[in-house]
Amino acid sequence: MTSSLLATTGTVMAEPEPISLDWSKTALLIIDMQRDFMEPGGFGETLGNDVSQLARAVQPIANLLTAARNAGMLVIHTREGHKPDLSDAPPAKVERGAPSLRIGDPGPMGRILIRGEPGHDIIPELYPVAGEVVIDKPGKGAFYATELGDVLKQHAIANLLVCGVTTEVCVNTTVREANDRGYRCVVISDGCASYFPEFHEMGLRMIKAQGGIFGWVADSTAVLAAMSLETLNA
Ligand code: C5J
Repeated sequence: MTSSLLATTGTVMAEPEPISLDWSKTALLIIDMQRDFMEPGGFGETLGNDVSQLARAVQPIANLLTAARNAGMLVIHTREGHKPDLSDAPPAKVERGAPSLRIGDPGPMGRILIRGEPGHDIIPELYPVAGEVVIDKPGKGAFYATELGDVLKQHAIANLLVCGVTTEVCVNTTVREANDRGYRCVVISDGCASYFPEFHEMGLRMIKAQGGIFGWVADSTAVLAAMSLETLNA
């Protein structure tokens, strides 16, 4: 696959219906593939979750990331987390529930969900390379209190290929925010995961229901096939 892809339009066999994408107006948006969610000892596990449930999303995302990099597509990574002084962490978030460690507490990968700590960083398999955008977000949605909207406007992006974790929390919140801002979101079914497989399924169904009320859903191979086909035809 080469950068000539960006001069073409492709059709992804998505649900609820195929979607035609101008690749030059399409970005890959990878949500919160951070050690704090993916690895033992991080934020996700402190909440009582089985983090091994999320591992299945890594390889499909890696495959898309390679294709996007080869094509010269805009790649955006997000990270959920807070400033060391917690000034951007609402007490309602920090005090909620009964986790084994709270946001800001010291843990095996540094302070839980704090910017700059090892646990806050993106997993090595999907680590950003030079030129890729990294958006630090304090909330679940990637538009809230971030520069994401400005970045997308600067690059004239209209379509987002969205993957990451977790399906029903940060992926869904971001897709809903993006949908309200007029972006076409294609959510990558095997490139998202949840600690709760049933929430993953429902999270995807909620996006594509009612004629695609929040967006489209396709697996990574469908997107890669559309990208490869366009490259062959170019
Ligand atoms: C959560 C996220 N689950 N990235 N964050 O708290 O989905």
